[in-house]
Amino acid sequence: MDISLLGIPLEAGNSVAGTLMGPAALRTAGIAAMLDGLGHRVRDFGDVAPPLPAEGTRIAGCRNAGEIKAWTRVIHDRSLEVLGQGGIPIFMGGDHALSMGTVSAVSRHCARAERDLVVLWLDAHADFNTPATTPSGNMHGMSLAFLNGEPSLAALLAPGELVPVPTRAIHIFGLRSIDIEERTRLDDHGIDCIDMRAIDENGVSNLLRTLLAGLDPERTHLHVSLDVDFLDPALAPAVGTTVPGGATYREAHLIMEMLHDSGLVGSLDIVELNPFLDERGKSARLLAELAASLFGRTVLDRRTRQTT
Ligand code: 6HN
Ligand code: MN
Ligand code: MN
Ligand code: MN
Repeated sequence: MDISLLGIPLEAGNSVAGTLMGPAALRTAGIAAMLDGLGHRVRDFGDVAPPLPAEGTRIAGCRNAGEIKAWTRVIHDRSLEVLGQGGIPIFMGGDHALSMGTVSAVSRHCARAERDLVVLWLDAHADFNTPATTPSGNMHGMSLAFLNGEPSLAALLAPGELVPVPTRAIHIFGLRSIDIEERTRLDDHGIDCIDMRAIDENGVSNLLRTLLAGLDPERTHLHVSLDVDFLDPALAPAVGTTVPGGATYREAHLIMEMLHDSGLVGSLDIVELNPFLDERGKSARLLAELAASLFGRTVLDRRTRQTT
């Protein structure tokens, strides 16, 4: 497989400094060599250069709206270029606001290629706030709302540029922290929300197998957006928004292994990694290893067993 790495050193979407070092930490953890060792052709496109903030952009209730608008523009454009090269991109963040640029590019790419985009959002949070519902003003908590076509965030791209990700194509896995008004919005939109209780009761394999079985293998482009806080903080402390009770080491790897077997994954975000908060690189190393599982690393050669 051809794999494209793109670093996105964004931290304006969150309030803890350090996510701009995320791409460097993933490279230091050896992500390229791990993927190369699996027989893939890996090309590193370097980092997206920080843009100047968009002048005069203010969105009431949002921190750093001018920065995020400028970043969304350059991330979107660069991601489209990288997608155009044909490999599977790994977008290395950077806080989760970067997905406004990456996933909007993937969505446009899919619309051109007549593919159905499906988004799997692996996160403790839903990132479905709007400027009116956010308790923090942090725009990393709004990225999925933007991608779903939230009108109050539409100014982040030019009119008509966003091909909104339809509600039925969004699946959130790992939830354990939702704000009150955000929860109402998720209910109103009917977003598929799989929280940690559902994972505890059913197991990730059953839930993920059901989800994957509903996707058309001929048409689906699955975009995986992996927020570090999806993982339990004991495993991955390098994130500013830790929430106890996250995915275990094996749950996370199993998801990646099953996603690999599905053959549906067309692009990946790895977001929210804050190396300043890490313990001797363990979070960065785990994330690189999860990427390796997503691209085929296994103990034994086998496809995921289908149990009925
Ligand atoms: N993330 N719901 C909280 C907020 O401030 O809107 C937390 C968001 C976290 C964002 O995980 O990418
Ligand atoms: Mn493609
Ligand atoms: Mn997130
Ligand atoms: Mn999160």
